[in-house]
Amino acid sequence: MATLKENLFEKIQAWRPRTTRLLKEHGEVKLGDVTIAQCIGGMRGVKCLTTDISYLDPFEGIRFRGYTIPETLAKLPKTSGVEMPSVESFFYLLLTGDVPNNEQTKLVEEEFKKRREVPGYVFDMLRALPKDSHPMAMFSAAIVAMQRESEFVKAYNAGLGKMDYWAPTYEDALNLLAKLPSIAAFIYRWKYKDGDIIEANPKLDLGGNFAHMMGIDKPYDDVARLYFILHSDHESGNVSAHTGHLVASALSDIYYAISAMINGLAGPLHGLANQEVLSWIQGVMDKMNGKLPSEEEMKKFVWDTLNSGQVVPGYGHAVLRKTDPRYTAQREFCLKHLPDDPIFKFVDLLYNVVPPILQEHGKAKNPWPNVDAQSGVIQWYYGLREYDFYTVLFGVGRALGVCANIIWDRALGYPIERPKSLTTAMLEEAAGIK
Ligand code: CMX
Repeated sequence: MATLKENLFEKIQAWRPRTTRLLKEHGEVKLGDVTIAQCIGGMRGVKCLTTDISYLDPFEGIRFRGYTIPETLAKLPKTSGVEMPSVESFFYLLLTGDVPNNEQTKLVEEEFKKRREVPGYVFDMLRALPKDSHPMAMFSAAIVAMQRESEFVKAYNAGLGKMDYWAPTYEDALNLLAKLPSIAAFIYRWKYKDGDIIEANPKLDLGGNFAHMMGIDKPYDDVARLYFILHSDHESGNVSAHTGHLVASALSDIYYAISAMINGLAGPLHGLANQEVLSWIQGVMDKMNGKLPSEEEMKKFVWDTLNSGQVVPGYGHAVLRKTDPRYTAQREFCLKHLPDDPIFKFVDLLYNVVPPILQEHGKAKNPWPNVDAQSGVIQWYYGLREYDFYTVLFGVGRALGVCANIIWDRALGYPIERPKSLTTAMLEEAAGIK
């Protein structure tokens, strides 16, 4: 049976003529204009990136390789006794666009298993960092520390041709992805559990092994699978995905690119919002002495946050204009596994209260919850209460999508990224006010 890499190469060869034709025969076709508002305002809506791994519709939400989240979860193969598909089967889908069968999934599981040993110097380096370092800083440092392992760098220095860049990039991506759960679990157990490290279990899939190394019982293995799948990709323009793509476009290897991706994810307007949500909820809980606020009391807490000039974490989105289906998928998990959990009830109450307030407040273009509004609740319920760790989980998942994108960037020969900047005086001149 063909391996993932062989199947991928077949797809790459079939895809390349499409990109070449678009560039050569239709390169001058316009996709839109850029306004001054977009130039100053974070390039919102400027169509200038290409990816086939996922697409984000403002009203429908994310599709991975054409499949919605419910379709993805339903179509991918599952082993008996687990509710969620394996991360390995999902990665096969992201990379090739095909839903793998059981044998193909097994092959990817074997690939990850044989690559998962983390070099000892990574743990030594993590132990040397101050223990109060943020787990995202630790995670980023651990990834970039492994840069010396890059197969791409070795092959590039040996004179590899451009058409073959994707192959050692694929090796780097799989080598890194296979190690991320062990590194994340190490950071967790070293930082918060007095260094009581749990060794990997070679029999388990990536999600199952992560739960095992975290020291959290079933169904946390399914929580891990669901988390990593949901957080994997959100097309290319978000800060983490775009950073990974941008850094890799300079032919920096996967280790540099994914470490940078993690740094972008660590911002409170992006991945760190899941930590902020739990911290916000805990603040309200403390003020309420642990009791669930009434709707009126909750409204006041939300208005207090807005009136003090802060954002309501977990709400709003740069592209989405409806409830994030990643929020909905996690909500369904909560309804099945933790319907009576007080924090879940709290999050549900926020869902009723926040959107009308944000509409009345009149600033946020999207008043609906995003993925981060719901993700901490499940972690909290299963005993992972150190909420500054939550973004690391997001990072393990996001690396799947960004690695898949970087492999394809190399396969299709995408160039170094270099948009053009203008001065304020030039904008004033374009506006006719100077
Ligand atoms: N609470 C209060 N104000 C909000 C808001 C929120 N949840 N969401 C947007 N706004 C405000 C913006 O701060 C902006 O205000 P100014 O004009 O004063 O600068 C205004 O509404 C317009 O913003 P927008 O166009 O609707 O949103 P952006 O595309 O600029 O930003 C996002 C998107 C996600 C950064 C923003 O909605 C936000 O800060 N949300 C809270 C943080 C959060 O949940 N981030 C996680 C997003 C998902 C992820 O990446 O993980």
